[in-house]
Amino acid sequence: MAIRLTMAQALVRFLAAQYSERDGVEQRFIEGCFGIFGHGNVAGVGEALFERPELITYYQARNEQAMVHAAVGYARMRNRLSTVACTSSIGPGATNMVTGAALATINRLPVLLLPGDVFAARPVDPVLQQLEVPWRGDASVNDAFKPVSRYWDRITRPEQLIPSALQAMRVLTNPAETGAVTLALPQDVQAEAYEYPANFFEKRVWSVPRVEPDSRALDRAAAMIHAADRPMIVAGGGVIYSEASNALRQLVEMTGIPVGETQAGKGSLPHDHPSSLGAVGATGTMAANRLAREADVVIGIGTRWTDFTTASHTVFGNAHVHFINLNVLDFDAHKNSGLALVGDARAGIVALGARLRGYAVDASYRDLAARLNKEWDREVDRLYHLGHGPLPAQSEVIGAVNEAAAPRDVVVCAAGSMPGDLHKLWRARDPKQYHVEYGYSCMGYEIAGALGVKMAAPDREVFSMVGDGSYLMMSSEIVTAVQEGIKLIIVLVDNHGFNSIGGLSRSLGTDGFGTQFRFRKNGSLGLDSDTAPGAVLPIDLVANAASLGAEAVRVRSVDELRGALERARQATRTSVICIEVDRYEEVPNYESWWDVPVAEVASAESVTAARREYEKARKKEQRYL
Ligand SMILES: Cc1ncc(C[n+]2csc(CCOP(=O)(O)OP(=O)(O)O)c2C)c(N)n1
Ligand SMILES: [Mg+2]
Repeated sequence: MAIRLTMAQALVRFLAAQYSERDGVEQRFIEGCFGIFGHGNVAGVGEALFERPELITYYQARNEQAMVHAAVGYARMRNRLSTVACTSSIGPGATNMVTGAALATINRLPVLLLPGDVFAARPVDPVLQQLEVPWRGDASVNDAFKPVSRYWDRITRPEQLIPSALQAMRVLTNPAETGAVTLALPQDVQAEAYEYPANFFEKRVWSVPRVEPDSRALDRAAAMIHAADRPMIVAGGGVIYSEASNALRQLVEMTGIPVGETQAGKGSLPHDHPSSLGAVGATGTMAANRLAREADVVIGIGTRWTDFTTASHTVFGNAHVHFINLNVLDFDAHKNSGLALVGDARAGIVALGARLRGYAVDASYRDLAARLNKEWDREVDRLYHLGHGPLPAQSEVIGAVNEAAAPRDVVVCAAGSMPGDLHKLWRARDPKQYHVEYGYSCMGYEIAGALGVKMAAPDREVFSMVGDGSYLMMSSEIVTAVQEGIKLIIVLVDNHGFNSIGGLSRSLGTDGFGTQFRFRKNGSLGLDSDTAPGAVLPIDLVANAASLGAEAVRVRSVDELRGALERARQATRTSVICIEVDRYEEVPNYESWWDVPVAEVASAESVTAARREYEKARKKEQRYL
C-alpha cells in the first residue's frame, strides 16, 4: 500500500513513529519540533505540522540558535534517548542553527536539524537569501553544516527521504556517532508529493545496546589496575548518559579508587561520597588535583579528555602515568595513548568490576581521599559563606542557589566565570543535577538550554545561572518560556562585562582590555558623572527581563537573594533574579593551569612578564604517549 504525501508530510509522519529503547524502556524519540517559519519552510514542514498537530507538537522559538540549544538541553536531560527536532527557513534562519549544531556535535548530543534549502529544480535562481557561488551550482549556505554534523544530507527528490530519514535515525540513536544530524530540505521538494510505502510510517524502535568492551582488553586493564599504586578514575559525561552512577559507586566502594569529575561528568558520585574528589583539571578542586598529580593509572570513563580536564596535559603529572579509557566511541577511547575499552560505560564498569573482585587500594590511599573530600567540603563552606562586602562574591551566590535547590533540581550554565566556579563549588546530589555545557561553552546556552531541560524534566526546578554578557547575547527564550508556561528560575549575575575574559586578560598582561561594559565617550544621556567616559553603562537588566514577561527583581545581598529564590520556587511563572557581584573577588585556582598562549614579542612589560611565566608553565605539559 502507498500513501500520497508531500515530502514534508511524510517526514512528520515518519518522525512521529520513531522510538528509542534501552534496558527494555521505550520512549518516543522526537518529542516535538521547535521552529521559526520563513518562505523556506512555511509551506512545507509548516504545512505538515499544521495539518497533523497531534503527531508532533510544534513549539515556536525566538532565535534559531536558541532553539537548537533548547533541543540539546532536552536531549542531555533525557540521556540522549529522545530529542526535539528543529525546523528553519533558508538562509539566515538556517545558518543561525550552525552554532547549535557545533555545540550538539561537540557535546555528543543528538539534535535533528531541518533547515530549509533553495529550490532543487532552480526555476528562479537566485531565490531570496540564496548564496550564489559562480563555479558551483549546487552550493548553498547549508553546506556550512557539514563539518559540524555527524550526518548530513540534502533531500533533492521526495523519495530520497526514505533512505536519508533512516540514516538520520541510525546516527541520532547511536551513542558513539550521535551529534547534530542535518537534513537540508529544498523548499520545492518539501511541498512535492510522492507515493510513500505505508510501512515507512510504521512504528520503529531503535535499540541502544550496552556493548561490553573486548574481554582481553578488560583483562589487561584489570592487570594494570592491580599493578598500580595510585589509580584514579575520571568520570565524564558518558557515565551519566549511560546511567552508570550506581555501577560506578559499587566499583568505587569495592576498590577504594577515588573519582574526579569532568564538567559533563559532575554528579557521577554525590559530592559527599568519601571517594569523591569533585572537579578535576583546570577548574579542579585541591582534592582531585592533588591526587591526579601522583596517579599512575588513570581510568577515564566516558570522557573526551579536553584541555580543561587535563589542565592542558599538566594535572596528571606522574612521569609514568598511563591511561585506561572506557568509551563508547573508539576515537575517545584511544586518546592519551590509553588502553582502549570500547563499549558502554555501565557495561564496561560492571565487567571491569568482575575482574577486580578482591582488589582494593591501600587503606591509607582510601583514607587520604576521604580526608581530602572533607577538607574540600570545608573550603566550599568557606566560599559559600564568605560574608564579602559591600558587594557579595560570586561564590556566595552559587552557595545560595545550591542551598535553595532540592536534590533533584537542576542548575544550568555554559560560559563565563561561573562554569569554573560551579565545577569546583556546586554540591551535586543527583546525577542529573549539574548541567553545565562546557564542550562548546557557548554564551547564550544558559536560558535556552534551561528551557529544554525543564521541558524534559518538568518535575524538577531548573535554575539557570547566567552572566550579564551571556544574558545580553541571548535572553530571547524567556519569551518562549512565558508563552509555553514553562517555569525557569534565572539567576542573572551582573559584573558589568565579560569578567572571566577580563580576569584572563589581566593574568596575561593586557589589563582586561575590551571586557567591561563602560562608556567610551560621554553617553547620550548627558554629561553628568554617570555617563562620563569609563562610567559603567546604565543597562537596566531587570526592566529588560520584565519586558520579556518574567517576574524580575534586583536583590542587593545574599540574604535578599535567598528570599527571592524562595519566592521564585513558590511562583508558577519564570523569574529573573538579578544580583551584582564583586568582579574582583574570584574563587582561587587549586594547583591548575590552562594553556593560553601569550605574545612572544610585545611592547608592554606586563605582557613580556606574562610570557616568561607562560614559558615556564608550559614546560610541565606532557605528551601522554
Ligand atoms: C558565543 C561566545 N562568544 C564568546 C565567548 C568567549 N567568552 C567566554 S566567557 C565570555 C564572557 C562572558 O561574560 P558573562 O556572561 O558576563 O560572564 P562573566 O565572564 O562576566 O562571568 C566570553 C566573551 C564564548 N564562550 N561564547
Ligand atoms: Mg559578566
